Amino acid sequence: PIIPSPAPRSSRPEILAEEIIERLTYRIGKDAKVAKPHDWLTATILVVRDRIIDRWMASTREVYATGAKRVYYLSLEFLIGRLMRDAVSNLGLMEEVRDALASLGVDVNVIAGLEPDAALGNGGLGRLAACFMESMATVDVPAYGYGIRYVHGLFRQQLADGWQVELPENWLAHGNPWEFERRESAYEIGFGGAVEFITTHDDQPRYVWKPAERVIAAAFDTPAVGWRGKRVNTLRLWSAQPIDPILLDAFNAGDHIGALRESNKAESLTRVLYPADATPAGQELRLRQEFFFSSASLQDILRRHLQQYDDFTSLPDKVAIQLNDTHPAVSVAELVRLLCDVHGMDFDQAWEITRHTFSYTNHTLLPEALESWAVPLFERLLPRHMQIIYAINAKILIDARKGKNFSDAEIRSISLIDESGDRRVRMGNLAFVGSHSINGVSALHTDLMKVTVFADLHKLYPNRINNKTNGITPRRWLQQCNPGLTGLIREAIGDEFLDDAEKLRALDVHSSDPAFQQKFAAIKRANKVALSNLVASRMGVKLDPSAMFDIQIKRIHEYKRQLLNIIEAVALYDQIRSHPELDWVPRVKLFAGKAAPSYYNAKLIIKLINDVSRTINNDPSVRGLLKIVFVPNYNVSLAEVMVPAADLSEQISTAGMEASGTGNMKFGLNGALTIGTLDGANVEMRDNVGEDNIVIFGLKADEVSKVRSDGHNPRAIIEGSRELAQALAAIGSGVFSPDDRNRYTALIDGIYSHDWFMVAADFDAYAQAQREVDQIWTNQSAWYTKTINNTARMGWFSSDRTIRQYADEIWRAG
Ligand code: DL6
Repeated sequence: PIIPSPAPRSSRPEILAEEIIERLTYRIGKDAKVAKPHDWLTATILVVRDRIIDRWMASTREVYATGAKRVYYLSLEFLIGRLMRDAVSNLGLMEEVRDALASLGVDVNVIAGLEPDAALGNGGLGRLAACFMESMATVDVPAYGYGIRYVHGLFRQQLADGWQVELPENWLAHGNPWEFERRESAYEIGFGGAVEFITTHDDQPRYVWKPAERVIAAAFDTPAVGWRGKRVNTLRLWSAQPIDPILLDAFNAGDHIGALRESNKAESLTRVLYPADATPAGQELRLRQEFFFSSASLQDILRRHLQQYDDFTSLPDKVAIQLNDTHPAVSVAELVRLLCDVHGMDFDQAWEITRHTFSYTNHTLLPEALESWAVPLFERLLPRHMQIIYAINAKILIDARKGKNFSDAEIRSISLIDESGDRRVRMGNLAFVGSHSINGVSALHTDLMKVTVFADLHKLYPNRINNKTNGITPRRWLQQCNPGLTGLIREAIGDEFLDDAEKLRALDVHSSDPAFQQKFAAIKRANKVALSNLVASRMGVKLDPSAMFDIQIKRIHEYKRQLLNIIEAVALYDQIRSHPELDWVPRVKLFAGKAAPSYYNAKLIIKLINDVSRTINNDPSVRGLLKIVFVPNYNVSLAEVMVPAADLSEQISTAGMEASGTGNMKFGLNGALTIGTLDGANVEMRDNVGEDNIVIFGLKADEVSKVRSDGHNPRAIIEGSRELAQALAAIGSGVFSPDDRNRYTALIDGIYSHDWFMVAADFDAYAQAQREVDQIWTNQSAWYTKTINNTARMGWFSSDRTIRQYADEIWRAG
């Protein structure tokens, strides 16, 4: 039979309103008279979702019809945030939805604010994956994101007496109207057991893995809508389910808890996101999560390929799989296993196909964050994969030794097995050898990869490492989070920048125009008022929007140097008190960010910020001149309020340690001045915005490594800097922690004794740069020229540009 397609849906507000009432009544079972705001939210999302589905199906059909190459983005993290505004705005339905809801007496802003913030990620790496999903749809790359549907995403952060406390987050509490469960797309995933060697009926030798445990991976799909609704891709998240939901024999024998043991064990696999960020998360459950989502995704990819093609020889032409960091690196061994053991291909051919299909993005050079797994654990959990890894290793090492004459030391460094202590599987090396492209996320980071972690692998395969500087989606990080500025830009230069962020350059000519500056400043002020209101309502702290808003928001980590920032604040506090007669620039210093629960020093830094904040905010002698605020529970939605309100963006990591940063780009785009080191993408930001429009200070990456290798003497530096010495003495002696005078002794001792993160080494340069910032601020016209230039010149950092580069140079797709 010919099945007719549903009629296209109207977007007139009165039709939208009718449909919202229809969903409320028949899908949610609520009478409009008693519906709660959450019910309105769900009904509205269901109506919006319907408008996405037609395009979603059309996008899928088109890929089947054209035989286009598909991109698969494998990521253990997707830091999505809220979706409704994103989807509605990308469909161009913002006004219609607002009017429809208004006609029903519902305020769109109120219900949009109720949408949970899907925090299935820790920080930059996960947020990058979310920006990429939106950009892949925008630039028309047929793509699937694959990840895990954690029941509990990143923890909720509360402060108790200034200390971080972690509470569970429950984003699925009201259900998730965006997702579709795909019961037909379920795969078995094994763990443990043994490997048998058999001969098949046609006399082919074959390894067969007989896992001891099995769970089901069930798919949940969320549509990812591109700008102007051009293409809709799929984010497929896997949830673990038991093979037998209940062991009835045990239940009938009265063991009611034992009857559910297997089921609980299976479900616990995808229950919680590991809250680690650039810190090791090395427990067995983590490896299980990594294999679980890698195997499910690959089985799904191979099934889809076989629906369309006869065999897997065409896989690299039709499929590109991007490994987002090493978390999915076990996929390399799993694809070889599936091709050889399940589909009967010989090892060499399977290896060639694998290598041409995968590419890998590295996001960190921090040695402690480079994943490795103890061989005994790996062998117990994934015995067949361990064999395959040994086989791959043998191939690579023979090639290096015989073909390239590598020395023993070089062989040791490229080996997939680290033999320097307990034997461990190196996931970075596995991802590298199993990929045809390995990319860093900023120019500096990529250069450093070639001479540090991957120096010897780069020597073996000199054409594989390439750079793809990160980007951010301007839809979420300008249009939606800063409608005021977006409106002003449209008024000044028209709409072209909405489709091509590099067209923002046209703003350059307005940067010195006093009338434009005034409008720009008024928008910044309105955004600062909005943030002040949020801070007042959440924390009861009053901020003055005419002060400079100086903001550092990101994960709390020693290399990101929130410590440098707060020590400088202490020094400034001292100076203001010593010289009240000077014209100090009023500042509000805002911090936000979560610390990994097991990272003691990061949690201590949060406490220090709060201790310093309490003292300074209660001291009348600096009232109106300096205020410190730590805003709790940083997440995507909070960033959407803080970024547009920033005057000054703190990007002050120890040079050579921040792979890229993406917050730096968000602030620049929204008209903040950056104070930063030459680290990560800050370097390219300086190149784009120009030296006059950014304040750079401190040691460069090569200088940091030289200082470290020559022997750093922080004590001498501290003794030579009165301001620093006084600030450290105050903190170390308990001026800010009278209840526990030794609280910060060890933290400060660390700066005196080794200063690994170059806090002492960079302090004077940082303090001087801050005074330079004050100087610029005192000339508001000069300030706005610079900040407008920042907005004008940040277009290159759109993730659309990044994705086009991935598509052209790595995936050859789209
Ligand atoms: O590439 C995205 C993001 C970068 O912007 C940050 O500079 C980098 O720290 C972050 N890396 C990680 C790595 N964690 N691990 N593994 O989150 O990636």
